[in-house]
This record gives sequence, structure tokens and C-alpha cells, in this order.
Amino acid sequence: MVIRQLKGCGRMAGMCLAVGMVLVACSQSSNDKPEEVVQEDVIRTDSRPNIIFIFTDDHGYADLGAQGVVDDIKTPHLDAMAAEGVRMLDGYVTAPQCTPSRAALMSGRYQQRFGVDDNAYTPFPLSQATLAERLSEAGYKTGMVGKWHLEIDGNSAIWYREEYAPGATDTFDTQRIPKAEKVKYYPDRRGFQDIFFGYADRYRATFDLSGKSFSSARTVRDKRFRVDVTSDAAVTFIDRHRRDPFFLYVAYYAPHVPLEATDEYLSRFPEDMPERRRYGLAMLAAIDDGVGRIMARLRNYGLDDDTIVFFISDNGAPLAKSKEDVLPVSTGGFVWDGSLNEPWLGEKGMLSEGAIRVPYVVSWPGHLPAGLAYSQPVTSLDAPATAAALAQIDTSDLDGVNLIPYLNDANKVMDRALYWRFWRQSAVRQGPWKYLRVGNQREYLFDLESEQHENENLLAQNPDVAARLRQSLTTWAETLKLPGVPIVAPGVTERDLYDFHFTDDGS
Ligand SMILES: [Ca+2]
Repeated sequence: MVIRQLKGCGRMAGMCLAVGMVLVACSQSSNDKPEEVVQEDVIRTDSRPNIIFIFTDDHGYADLGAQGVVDDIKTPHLDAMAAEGVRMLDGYVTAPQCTPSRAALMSGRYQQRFGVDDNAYTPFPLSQATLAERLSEAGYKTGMVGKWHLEIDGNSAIWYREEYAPGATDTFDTQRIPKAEKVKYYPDRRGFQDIFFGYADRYRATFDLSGKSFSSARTVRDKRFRVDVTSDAAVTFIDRHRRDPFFLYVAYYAPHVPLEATDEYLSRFPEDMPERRRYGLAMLAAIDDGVGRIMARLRNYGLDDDTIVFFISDNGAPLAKSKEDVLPVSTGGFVWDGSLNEPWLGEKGMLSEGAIRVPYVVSWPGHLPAGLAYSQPVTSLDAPATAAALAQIDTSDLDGVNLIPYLNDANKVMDRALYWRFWRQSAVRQGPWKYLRVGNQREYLFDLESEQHENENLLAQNPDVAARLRQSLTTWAETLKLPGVPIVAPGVTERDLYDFHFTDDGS
């Protein structure tokens, strides 16, 4: 047992001796007023660290200032997080789409193992444990704020026909599913004790933004900018549970379309750029402010070195091919969300690097090297595996690895393959090599450490490497709920995207 007291005295210049708490003005709140935060040196009685996952939505690789790819992005708080932590150069997610990527993060397992292959496979099955359930059982206070996208929704027709009403021939209509059934799949039934879950202006919540608990989950209306509401809920959760070991999942519904921002964020960017880009940058600035508030909260409580924070995007940006500046910015559907995937090729919906290699930062001051740019491939699956290891719970059925020993030893080699299968595409990455197959039409081998990355297909020159990776991918795919590597004609959407983004057809 570790009991720590008065840890922040250096920062507080001796005031700790007189008082345990003082009120200080600190970071800006979402309504632009100084935020009053209790400064307190929290006494923890659990040696296991707090865990925070921050997951953004359709946020491309270029849009993190510390990456140094574009010069119009402004993410000072994320850059500071990268400067005191580790930034992944080859950080991946398991899918180029929301639901499957979230299913992997929440389970710690490849989502295809339990059949959540793409957005058509909601809801997240009750038979699959979540990390929140595991951590809750291990004594953690658990909280989820923002976008869930693992519930029953308009895409749940497969679930309806195969599980809920086998043999049904009527058209699926989410309105006809009883509330009692829908509730089973909400985050508060999937291991999260505290939730503030929602998308636009309606939230299912177990607490209010002053920190007061409700007797049971209820609907809360809040018409303010959705990113700010999620940040408010995140810092409120930290206030509520600062003395407990906690796991907080902050799932920003941004910069996903429909684009939305306030003047406070828009005013940070010049007007002479595509409007969609300006809104995307403004939404990311709001996320960055939220990250700043979360990190400031941890410092105020002396919890910064007791808390590991992962920041990852759920998939690359949708570009709608040519990044057309479709107006008004509130236009949704298959449109550019204003974010960028450079220097990588492609977009959301593909298995090219632009779709699955994302901003990925982890910080744990005092326990991880500061300012490291890590070059071995890592995956979002490693976040739950690391969290579970730090919480001292069983990790034997998880697909990721505990990153801590690797990040602390540059010579420790992570000898593993990472796998993807999405729609009729499949891919594997091992070392510098990536093998990518698009149904029965395209087959590639890329050296991702070369300047050319996905601009040069090296399959013909390296048939042995391609054969080895193809076999590895096939073996993995046979273990999945729907087994196998798809070798059929790709769908219209994916064929269209590859035709646009890849000049070499690989045949
Ligand atoms: Ca997404």
C-alpha cells in the first residue's frame, strides 16, 4: 500500500503545511470564464495508476502539432503531452471506421473475434467482456463520457435477424425495440459506473456537471457545443473520483461530421482557408483545450504521475476523395471532415495508412520517457492490454501487449504482426513490411520504412516476403468469428476509393 501526502508542496511553495485545500483559478472553462478548481494533494491508498483513454473521431494523422506535418493545426496541450510522454510514429487502430475500432478498444481484442467487423454489426455483444467491467471488478471507479456507438442503432439489422428475432422477415426498425432491451447495451450496463453518454444535445447521464449523482441514469439536455460538454463531463468525473483508482474513457464526437464549432475556437484560425478545414481545426482546438483541462485537473490534484493517459483517434479522416469544401459545414454523409491524413495515402474506409495510422500519444510522467518518438508499430489494442497489466488483472485473452517495458527500453524489440480485415480488404504489418489485399482485384507489398511507403508496390520483387505475410494473415483470419480472408470482388465504395487514391492497381 502506498500512502502519499503533501506531494505537491514544491509547486505550492509551502502552503500545503497550512491547508490541505485552496481554491485557485486555473485553466479556462468551456464558457470562457476562469475555472475554479479545488487544489488538493490527494491521498491515494491504491498503488495502481489511474487510466484515461481519450479517443477522437475521424481525426487524421497530420492533425497533431507535434507530428510536424502541417502548420495550420494548433494543439498546444497535446504537444505538451507528447513532450512529456511518448508519441507513436506508427500508431494504428484496428479498423478504419467507428464501431469496430471502438469495439477493439473497449474489449482489448480484435473485434472480428466476436463479430463486430464494421458499423453494420452493432451492438457490441453482451457475451464479450469490456475493459470497464474487468477494471470495475478489480476495484476501479469507471466512467465514460461522449460517443459510445456500440449500442443498438439504425445499423443493427443483422443483430435483429440473427440474435433478437431469429427468422424475422420484417424490416428492422430501431423504434420497435423496447427500451428495456436497448438499455442492456448502454455503457452504464457495460461496466461504466458513471456515464455522460451522447452525441449532440441529449445525454444519458448518471451525474450532473456540478458533480451530483442521479439516483439512476436519466436523460440530460445540454445544447452547448458537444466537445465542451464532453470535456466538462470528463473533468467532473475526475473531481468525483480523485481519491479512487479510476478508469475514464473520454470519447469525443469530433472532428466527425456534422462539423460544428463556436466563435471561441473558430477565431483562432484565419478565414482564408476551406471552411471545412477551418471547422475541423476549430473542433480539434476544442479537443485540445479539453485535454489541457484534463491534464490541469490531474496536476491540481497531484495525480499527474499517478495517471497514464492514452490519446488515440478511432480512424483516419474521411476525405470524400477530393476534399471538396461542401457547404454548409453542417452537411453530413460522405463528405470531408476537414481533417488530414498526410503524409499517408487514402482515407476512412480503406486499409491504407491514411485510414488506420493515427495520432497516438501516451503520457505517464515519471514512468515513461519524456519526448520519445517511438518507431515500432503499436496498436490501439495495446492501450487496454497496458491498462489491464497496470491494474494487475488477467490479460491472457487480450490481443495487445503491455507497452511499458518496451517504451522504457529502446532496444527491446516487439516481434509481432498486426492484422486488419475490413469489408473485403485485409492487411498485415510486420516490421517494415505491409501486405495489403483488396478482394480479388489488388494485392500489394509495401516497405513502410521507405520514402515511397504506399506509393511503390514491391510485391513482384519480394515474392517470398509476400507469401510469408499472406500465410500469416490467412492463419489469423481463420481464427475469427466469420473466418477467412475475402478473395471476392470488392464493394463499390472500396473499389472507388482505391481507384482514386492508388495509381498502381497492383495486378
Ligand atoms: Ca470514426
